[in-house]
Parts: sequence; C-alpha cells; structure tokens
Amino acid sequence: MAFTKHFASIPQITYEGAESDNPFAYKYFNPDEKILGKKMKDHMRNAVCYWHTFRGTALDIFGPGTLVRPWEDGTNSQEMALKRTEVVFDFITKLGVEYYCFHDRDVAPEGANVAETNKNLWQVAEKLKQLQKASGVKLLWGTANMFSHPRFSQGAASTPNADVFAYCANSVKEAIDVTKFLGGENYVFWGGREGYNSLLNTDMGREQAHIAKFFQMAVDYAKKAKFDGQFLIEPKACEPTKHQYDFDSATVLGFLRKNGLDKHFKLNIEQNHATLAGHDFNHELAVCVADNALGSIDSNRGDVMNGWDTDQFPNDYRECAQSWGIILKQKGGLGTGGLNYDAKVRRDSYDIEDMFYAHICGIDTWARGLRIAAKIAADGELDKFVKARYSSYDKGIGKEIETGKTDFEKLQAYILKKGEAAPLASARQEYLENLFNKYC
Ligand code: XUL
Ligand code: CO
Repeated sequence: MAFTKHFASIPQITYEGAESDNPFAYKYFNPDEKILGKKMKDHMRNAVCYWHTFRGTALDIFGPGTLVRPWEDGTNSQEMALKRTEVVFDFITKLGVEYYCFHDRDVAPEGANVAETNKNLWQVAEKLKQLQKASGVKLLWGTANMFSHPRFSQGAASTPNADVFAYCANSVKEAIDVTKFLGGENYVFWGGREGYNSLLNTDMGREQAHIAKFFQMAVDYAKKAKFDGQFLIEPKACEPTKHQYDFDSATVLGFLRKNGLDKHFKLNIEQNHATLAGHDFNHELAVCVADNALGSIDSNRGDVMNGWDTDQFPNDYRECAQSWGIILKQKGGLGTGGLNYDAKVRRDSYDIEDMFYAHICGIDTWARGLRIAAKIAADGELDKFVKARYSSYDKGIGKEIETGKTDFEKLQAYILKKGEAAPLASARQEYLENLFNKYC
C-alpha cells in the first residue's frame, strides 16, 4: 500500500540473507527471526527520524542544500506539511520499519502566534494518526524543537528570559499531548541550547535550577495528562553551545539525582554525542546500564578524523556487537526505546536511492551486531571470564564487602593477618580481543 508514487521505482526492502547482492535488501536484518528468544525487530525497534530524512536539505555553512526532493514545493507551509506526511509513511513502510520519531517543528510549521502554531501541530497530528492507523507504523518518541527559532538562541528552560521559559512550557505541554495522542512510547528532551557560550554573561547555578524546575513541571504535567510514556534525556557535550549542561550520561544521572528526578527519566544515548564528550558510545551505554537508565538509542556515527556531529549512518557492526552485549545486560534490553537513526545522508548523496541505502546500512549494522552478540552469549566464554574475574567477592571477605557486613577496622585486621593481598590474575585483554574477533 502506498499513499504516493514517490518511491514507486524502489522495491519493498526485505531480508535476503548475507549472500544477496541486491542493494535494496537486508543482509542481516530478518525482522521475525528469533535471536536470544526475541524477534530481531523487537530487540531493535528501528525508527526513521523525520528531521534528517525529511526536513534536511544538506545545507552547510559553505553552501545551500543539495537534496532536492520531488515532493517538496520549496515552502515550509502547513499545506506542504500535510502533504509531506504521506511521503514519510511511504518511505517508512517501504523500508519495513515500524517506528518513527519527530520534533513538533519537523511536522508542522510555526503560525503567526502561539495559538496558531498549536493549531498547525494538531492538524498534522490528526493526519499522522490516520496514517499510523492505515500503515501500522508507530511513534517511538516525540519531542519539541526548542533550539532552531531565534527566540531560543539563549536557551530554552535555561533562558534568561522568563517569557521564553513560558513559551517552552507551551511547546512541551503540546508536544507531550500530541505524543500521547499518537500513542508515542517515549518523550525526549534534548537540550540543544541548554548550555552557555560564555561564562561572562551566565549564571550557571540559576540556569540549571530553572532546567530542574522545567523537568519537574513536565513530570507533573505528564501525570495530570495521563501520559505514561517514558521521559528520556539525550546528553550531548556541546554544539550548538560551547558547553551543554547535559554533557554526558554521568552528568545527567547526577543532575537528575540531585534534583530528585531520577525515577522519572531514562537516557537516550547518541553515538556521535558520546564521542563529542570524549567517550566512546559503549562507555555511555555502560554508564546507563549500570544505573538501569538506558532508555533508547539515537544511532549514528561521527568521523574519527574530525570532531563534530557529522551524524553519519552507523556502519561499524563490531562496535554494535559490543553495544548489544551491554544493552542485553539491562533487563528487557531497550525496553520501550529503540534504535532511532538520527543520521543524515551526505551532502553529495542526492538521490532517493541514497535514503534507502543509508537506512539499510544502519539497520543491517545493528542486526549483524546482534547476531554476533548472540554468538558471544551462547558461547558464554566472555561472561564466564568476567564472572571469574570478580569471584573473590562471591565468598569470604569479598562477600562481606559486597553485603555491607564489614568495615575499615575489620578489613585492616584481615589484611594484617594475611600480610599481603592474594596475587592478581591477568586481565587478559589481548586474549579477550582475540576471542571477540573469533565471533565477528
Ligand atoms: C541533535 C540531536 C537531536 C535530538 C532530538 O544533535 O541529536 O536531533 O535527537 O532533539
Ligand atoms: Co539525537
């Protein structure tokens, strides 16, 4: 079923297996195949992002957009917004993907005033609901864009201007309502301009306190509105601001705890944001999983040779194999989250075909990683090694440490009696790297 003719020349994307030479087929993603007791599609919960794939034109600071899409009429009108929705759903269904994500401003333009802006959003939401119903595609998460319009140039909840704060309250309230209306399973907060460019003009303590107030109001409103989706915060170190307050997972988790918000939020981790913070992606996942706080993933990659947010489609299946090893340690894996391909085709990948190749690559990268992670889990060697490495805590003095049955004085008496700690076993990093290679 197609709503438009725009992808008529592209075949339905299905699984053909690793031997296939068909560029319009999945080689590793077989949606209904069970891996570790669960369908691949239910582990992954793939989502197309509305902004890069349907609102991005690949403009950069050196030149205008290069992606000329035949369905676009060159305007940001409400009429175009309504028409575009059908093309979006055609793309998602042709890919065989089940979810999508959007910002309010991706789907509907601002009006002449706040009331008109809200009206535009709801009109498109009605259309999206019909399309979801007709196609079976679901909303993974919704969010509000509070970083593009000039009114947000000095922050959203961290703005020095209380009217802008109020404006943001309206945006998030409406976006939560629309997300609920569309059955969205999560709601994301990415604080694009929640940071500073200069400390000379910034009261950091006050700005952070305002963000905490804003989050608390969002929690209170969700309760009132009976929105039971998961709230997610998406950390990013910088860009567009010099320093973003939600710098990385550890910072966000500390902030949430400090403000008594930790039980209401999980995190949405983006690969390229992790590297901007000087971490690798899997570090960020591990920080979240250690805190049972991994909510969802925005999947992309940076370029190792430059340091900004290039948002390329992921292609490193070895990294993703390790990611799955971490994700699957959290009960329920990604839970209500999923893999949102927050990535854009390159400026010189002009064709509609490129949109498909890009998503096929991202989805297959994660699917191949999942297959490798399943082999690692089935073999059990790696898990056995890690368990053995910490086995001194399974009995005796180690068990007393873990269960809180000892203290400094008792431990001192213990080690004085022993005279020296037991010798350490090798951490075997190189052996384990060889082992990992064997599965890939
Ligand atoms: C920006 C980014 C956003 C969020 C949603 O770097 O990742 O698109 O995912 O606001
Ligand atoms: Co993102």
